[in-house]
Amino acid sequence: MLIKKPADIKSSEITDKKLYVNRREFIQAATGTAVAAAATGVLGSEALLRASTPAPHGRKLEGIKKSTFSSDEKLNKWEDITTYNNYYEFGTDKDEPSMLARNFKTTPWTVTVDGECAKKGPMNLEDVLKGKTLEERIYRHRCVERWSMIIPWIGFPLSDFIKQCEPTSKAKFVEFTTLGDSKQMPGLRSPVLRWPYVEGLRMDEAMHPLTILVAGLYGEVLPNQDGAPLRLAVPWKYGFKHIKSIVKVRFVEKQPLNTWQDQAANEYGFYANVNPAVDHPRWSQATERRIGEFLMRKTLMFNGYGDQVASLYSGMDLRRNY
Ligand SMILES: Nc1nc2c(c(=O)[nH]1)N[C@H]1C(S)=C(S)[C@@H](COP(=O)(O)O)O[C@H]1N2
Ligand SMILES: [Mo]
Repeated sequence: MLIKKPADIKSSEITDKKLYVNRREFIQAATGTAVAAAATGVLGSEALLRASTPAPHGRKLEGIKKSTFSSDEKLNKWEDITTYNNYYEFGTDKDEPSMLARNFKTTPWTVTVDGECAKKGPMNLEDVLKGKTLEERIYRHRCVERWSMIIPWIGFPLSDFIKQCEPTSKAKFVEFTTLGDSKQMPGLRSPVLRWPYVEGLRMDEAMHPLTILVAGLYGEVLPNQDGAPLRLAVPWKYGFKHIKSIVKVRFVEKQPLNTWQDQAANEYGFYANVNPAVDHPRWSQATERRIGEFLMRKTLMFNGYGDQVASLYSGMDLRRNY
């Protein structure tokens, strides 16, 4: 069986939206039918008859604070950020989540807190958001597939949530789990990943002021394809760390096995720090293509956040801990 995973995606596929609309036909022409068949993903041939759809505009979020952590680079468009997504629960093609997550139900939403902490149990989303100041964080976003975007997330420091959970001294890592609802998520019918999607951070990474829980985009509630109603943003790490639609937060003593490490440990590590000096086994990570631009850019160490985060990894071998 031919299963498509990010590792199989060639750099030739990393194209602008205007080009990737015809990507399936392009792949077919370029590489033959086997890959093309896999690339039709969850939608199958039906996808050829449908177009990717930018998310409808949602409710405006109130009282958003500007953040000094924001990048001043040119923002990617709403259309890019809501039609060029990795969210395998809704298909493995970039445009599939925009079509297949449209009716995903995000209310009511419960986040269950568990593990090494005093305040365990289910929490509804309103309680997760209660007392938090929403900030606009314009972050660089770099996928391991070598594309990048500039995204105006709306969120709040993950540390504010963690403090509320009162972790014990045994809590060395935080593990996050995505909803795994095969009724709503057609991607779960495919064994492309072991579901549900899991990610983790070391406690100091989780507590870092740059690490946020995201509830919005461009001043509005988060679109479904971007991980509504709650996802992570850790801007110095590759995209796969940015787990979407979180339903579980667990404080643990041992390093969690994150989904992509589980899938291919030689290609995707636990740390996933953006590092132009460490190649992916099958391609260089020295450059990236900003969606909407033509020429490749040089990738920056820690995605340009080195001043803030390099000290977290002093003494660590970042070739081994990729
Ligand atoms: N639950 C879940 N979270 C996920 C993924 C996924 O497939 N499922 N893909 C990851 C990858 S590889 C990337 S690059 C980012 C993409 O986030 P974006 O669509 O908001 O840009 O989501 C990450 N979070
Ligand atoms: Mo990614």
